[in-house]
Parts: sequence; C-alpha cells; structure tokens
Amino acid sequence: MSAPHWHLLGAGAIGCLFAAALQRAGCGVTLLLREGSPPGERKVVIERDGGTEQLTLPVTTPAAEGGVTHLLVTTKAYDVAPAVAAVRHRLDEQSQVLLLANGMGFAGEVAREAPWLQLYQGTTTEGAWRIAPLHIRHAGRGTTRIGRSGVARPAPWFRCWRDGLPGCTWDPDIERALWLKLAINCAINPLTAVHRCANGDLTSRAALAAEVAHLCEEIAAISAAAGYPEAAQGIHGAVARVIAATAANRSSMLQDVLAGRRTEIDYITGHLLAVAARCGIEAPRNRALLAAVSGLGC
Ligand code: KPL
Repeated sequence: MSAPHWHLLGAGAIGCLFAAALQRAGCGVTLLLREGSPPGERKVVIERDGGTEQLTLPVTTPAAEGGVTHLLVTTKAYDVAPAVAAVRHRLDEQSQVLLLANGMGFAGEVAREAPWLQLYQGTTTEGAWRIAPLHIRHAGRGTTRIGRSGVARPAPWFRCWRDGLPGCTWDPDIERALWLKLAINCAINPLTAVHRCANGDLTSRAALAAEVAHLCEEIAAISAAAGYPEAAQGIHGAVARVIAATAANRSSMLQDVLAGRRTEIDYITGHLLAVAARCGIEAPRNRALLAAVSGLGC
C-alpha cells in the first residue's frame, strides 16, 4: 500500500504532533480548518528540547469538495461527532476514520449518524501544548495505542503511524485501553478542576488524597461490572503512578476551566456514570463531581 493521504480535523497540539509524524512517515496531510479559513498552505511549528521542527501543510475546509480516504479526528470530545458530520459528504464506506480524543462515548455518536464508516480509535499519553495556532510545544514523549474493536491485525495504514511515531502500537483490545484511560481521567481531572489544583496536590493534600481513594473505589466497582477486571484491580495504582508522573501538570480539564472553555466532563465522568447506570451501580461521589464540574464552565 502506498502511503495514504490523511485529512486532519482538530489542529490543536496533539493534532499538529500527529500531522508531523505522518508527514515524516511519507504520508500526505491536509489540515481541515474552520469554515471561512482561506485555502492554501500553513506553516506548523513544533518546539522540542532538542530543536524546532517546521512543516508546511495544505489547508482546506470541511465543506470543500474531494474525497477523504483517511480522516484523523483530534478535536475536543464534544466536537468529534459534529466535526465528522461536517465532512461526511466527502466520506464513503472505504474511508478510514481514526478518532483520537479524550474520553469515551463520541464513537457511538459518530456510528449512530454514519454506521457505514470504518471507525478506529486511539489513546495517547504524548505531552504537547499549544503556544499559538499551529505552534506547539512537544513537552514529553508518550505512548499511543490505536485499534478497532475486535480487529487483531493492524490496519494497512498503521505502518505510517509505527514509522512516524515512536511508541505507537496497534492494540487489539483498544476498548480496554480507552476504558483504563477514562478511569484514570475520572479520578484526576474533575477533582483538579473543582479544586483548581495541580495533579500532584491530589496526593500531597490529605483530604484530596482521601477523595481520590473514594473515587477509585466507585470506579473499580463500575469497571468490574462493565467487564474490565484489570482496570478494577489496578485503578488505585495506575492513578497514583499518573499523579506522580504528572505532579506539576494542570489536567486538561483544569486548563479548560481556567480558559473559560467547555470541559469534556460529559465524555469522561458522564460516560462512566452512563455505564454505571446500565450496570445498576450507584456512584454518588462521581455524580457529585459531574454536577460540580458542569456548573463551572461555559
Ligand atoms: O490525561 C490527563 C489529562 O489531563 O487529561 C492526565 C493524565 C490526568 C494528566 O494530567
């Protein structure tokens, strides 16, 4: 298979990082910017400790004409389904659509609107933040997992990801990886947003550490009932490790709150609670956090 051409929806920090990785692996990459953006080319700048990488990418808008064979979506969770809908006239049954956003629940929204799409999902721990539009800082290397429910063998296009992005693996059980990430985010993000604190405060402040432990108990019960026994057993340790590794960081949810943006709470704690309700489990502490965070933002 020759290197595919990817269209990218969501040119934030992670989107720019992956666009550079795909271009490095020999793929074409076109940015789909918001309607009204003038077509042409844009420069993307990625700063790292070792130096600065620059690339030039063609730009168009979702409403433009022309088929899209490979679509990467790295928007906020609540924008995934509307973003895919805006480009749906350019997709067909062969189009490969990879969703890489925080949280869960948006893949179901996309599939309900367009059940014929070939949907893939991913999760990443790459550390990147936006300095300015199309100008990012790649602060820390992480791992990226990509897969499709029930599909053991990597998709033909996965070679580009493996070649362009160190630490990228095909995960035959991607749902489990997504759930574990969701479980960790449920224990960290809402609390940091409500208390406006760094991740590390969730262990150094005793009251917050106790709250994390209570949340983990609820999350473990829901994970077990939902068929994720490893997440159920490992959640306390996994959360402690992520807090230690990101102690000085502000969670993405806290950053959203501080910037006055909508949060992804409906796709993080909201999704956890939807699964809990299906399993007949009460999760009062997570429910209280959903209410608290929902009342915070715009
Ligand atoms: O994924 C994160 C986020 O902020 O969304 C964690 C792991 C909690 C790091 O802050």
